[in-house]
Amino acid sequence: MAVRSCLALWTLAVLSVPAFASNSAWNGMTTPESTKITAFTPYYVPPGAKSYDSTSPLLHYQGTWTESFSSAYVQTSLRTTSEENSAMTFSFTGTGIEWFGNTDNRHGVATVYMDGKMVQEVDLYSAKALKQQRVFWSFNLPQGRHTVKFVNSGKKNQKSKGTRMDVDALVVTLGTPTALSPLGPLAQNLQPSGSVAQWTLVQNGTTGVNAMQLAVISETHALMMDKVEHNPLSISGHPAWGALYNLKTNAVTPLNVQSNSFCAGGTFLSNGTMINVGGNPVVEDSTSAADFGDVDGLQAVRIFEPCDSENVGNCDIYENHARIRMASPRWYNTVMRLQDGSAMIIGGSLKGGWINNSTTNNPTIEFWPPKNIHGSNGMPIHLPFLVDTLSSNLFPITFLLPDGTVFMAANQDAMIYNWETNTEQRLPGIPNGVRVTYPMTGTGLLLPLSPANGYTPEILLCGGSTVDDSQAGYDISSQAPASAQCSRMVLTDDGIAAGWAVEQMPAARTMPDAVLLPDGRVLIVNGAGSGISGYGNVRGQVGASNADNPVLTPVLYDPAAPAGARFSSAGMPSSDIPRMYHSVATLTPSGRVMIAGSNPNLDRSEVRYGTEYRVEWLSPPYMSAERPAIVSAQKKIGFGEKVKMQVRLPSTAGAVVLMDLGYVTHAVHANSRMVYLETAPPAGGGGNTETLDVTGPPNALVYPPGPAFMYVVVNGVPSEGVKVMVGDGKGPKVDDGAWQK
Ligand SMILES: *[C@@H]1O[C@H](CO)[C@@H](O)[C@H](O)[C@H]1NC(C)=O
Ligand SMILES: *[C@@H]1O[C@H](CO)[C@@H](O)[C@H](O)[C@H]1NC(C)=O
Ligand SMILES: *[C@@H]1O[C@H](CO)[C@@H](O)[C@H](O)[C@H]1NC(C)=O
Ligand SMILES: CC(=O)N[C@H]1CO[C@H](CO)[C@@H](O)[C@@H]1O
Repeated sequence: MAVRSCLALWTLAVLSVPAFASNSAWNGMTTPESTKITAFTPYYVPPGAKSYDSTSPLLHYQGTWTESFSSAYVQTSLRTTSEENSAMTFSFTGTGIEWFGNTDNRHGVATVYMDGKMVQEVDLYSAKALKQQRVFWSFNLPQGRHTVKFVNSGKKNQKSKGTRMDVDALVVTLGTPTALSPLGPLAQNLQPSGSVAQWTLVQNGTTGVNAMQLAVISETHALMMDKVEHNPLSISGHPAWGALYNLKTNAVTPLNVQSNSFCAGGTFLSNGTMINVGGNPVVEDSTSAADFGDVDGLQAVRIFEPCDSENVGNCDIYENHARIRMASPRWYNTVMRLQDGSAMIIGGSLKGGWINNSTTNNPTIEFWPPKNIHGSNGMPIHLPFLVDTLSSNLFPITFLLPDGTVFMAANQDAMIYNWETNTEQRLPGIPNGVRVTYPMTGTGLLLPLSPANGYTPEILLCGGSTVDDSQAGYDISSQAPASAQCSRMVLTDDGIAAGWAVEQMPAARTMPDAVLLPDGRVLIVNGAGSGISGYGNVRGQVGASNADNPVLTPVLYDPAAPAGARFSSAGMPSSDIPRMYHSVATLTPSGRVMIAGSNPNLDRSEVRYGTEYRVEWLSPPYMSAERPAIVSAQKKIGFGEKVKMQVRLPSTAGAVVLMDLGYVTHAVHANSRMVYLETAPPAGGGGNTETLDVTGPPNALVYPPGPAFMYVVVNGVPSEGVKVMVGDGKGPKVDDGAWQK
């Protein structure tokens, strides 16, 4: 009997996979507001995980237990004990376990043992009676056989009237199929000792929420935003969908996000405050995400004030939906900082969907704080480019150029937008029919700006797809080959006349991430060799993924090398973790590259390609070289201001670079930027502390005012980055009239 009920539940979990797929992602699953918010029920069985009911014969009970029945319990049954030392023991094979049961004011304290070791005391008391609560969880166990034991400690908290402890169900995380072995020597590309420094890749830390959006906020932390889903990390009694990641200790701190941040964009403003804008409405679907109590995020402006200390306990997201919101709904918008320190918010859909079309398109820009410009009085300004680039035009690739205009690429097209005159200058189309924006996702960068090249802007676009974007989703295949093309153009009159120069990456990629390194080279990681972005739409989905054939080896691109000799994967380790849709990568202050995410799923899943929480750290060879150091530097650097920095250099020649590490999501590295500063290097070198004269960027067009990381680089070896504010640190001008709109 009991065995059958367990099997029945397992079958149910398996059956729900095709059901998710037929929901075609978030299509149509969007209601303007949540209509029936109920008490949050944390019980959730990710596709590919296994649930064991309290009646399963695999659960061994010792002592005195009673059984009760209610439709409110998983499989209608629950086991309860109030007796000290009564226990439940369960052995399983996997990487994680969750324990679900009731909590109320008659519950006591349980002691949990994992593989014979006491790991946690769990207080099961709650003032309100709640069912199917996740009372204990552990997600990062080594793959293999484990035994968990819950013991009634006989203790209780003072408010409680009893010492109850229940078992309703257990959910075992099996571990993604690709997670069978942790990264070993294979992936580390070990060289015989004594050889030159090599790239290394190690897996360390887990993100707790899917790292769909990632931005380094300080020397010690990165901020991650996700969509509302059943993540391992919890806050206020429900799973979190935003968190801070400690880059040094790998500790994760959940954030209290109110609205659904799927799929928002973000930027820092000139005063260091970050905004995260747009998203999705409350989603009501087969995973009951509506129960999370989130609110509609389509017009949300989420504010994250500067948080520079390593103790991030008091840092959180601020939302006030009545007062602080965008003028129009945006799902999949790009956000970019301008020379006046404000944010330009670009494009997106009016509601969640998949491939954009004229019904759902939001072909406009708006500003934060709102501006009264071109007669808009804070309302959206029409951008014809975003109409002409339908359908595959979400998350446009944009960069502020050193003349104050904005480069923009969407679908197969590119233009320069002058936001001060509201005029578009169309550029040559991207060659060979390659589409570069969602869901035919490529990536783009503004190559380093330097006094030596007169701050001449040059754009690099890589990857994407030539798949026809007018086809119905079910006619596109997950096996359709991605593009290997990189296109590069200098944005001067001559450069535009010469057009795009085309190069081929060693491997085709959709959804790649391009990361500027402080040595001026570009690292291209993540992505898939076939298919397109999103989940639950195409023919031949893998699990729910619209893409397949993960590309597991990063490639380095040297923009300064002669054409034909720019790409190299020599000595580059390969990963065994696919990084598909909703993956990210960023340079960190230490100089390492953080790689995280991958979640082509409606909700947490363990079916390939499952929801990936593991973080990888890619270390360029410079990490093990003798490194220069910034001993001390001013926290603020003005435009054209001459400042003195204390540095330690192994040899004399040294460059100082200012970097915006970007706001990374959906292969868009918004604001990513690298600017060489004018320096007067000291004569010394040889490891003594000495003074370096550095001049701030010439103006706000070359580096828009706001936070940056400064690295000193000697012979291609960078120091650790220190955070500086560029400009006067003041906030962008607030136009009261436009704000009241
Ligand atoms: C993982 O990171 C922690 C915290 O920095 C460190 O103590 C530990 O040694 C690291 N483990 C590996 C395998 O690198
Ligand atoms: C946009 O999508 C909607 C919903 O699928 C459809 O009814 C409409 O015809 C589409 N519009 C265009 C221009 O493709
Ligand atoms: C920065 O400016 C924005 C927009 O005016 C404002 O909301 C925010 O509170 C400011 N942050 C700080 C730290 O002053
Ligand atoms: C082709 C496509 O994906 N169209 C979608 C556009 O968005 C609307 C609204 O969500 C969907 O209903 C369409 O299916």
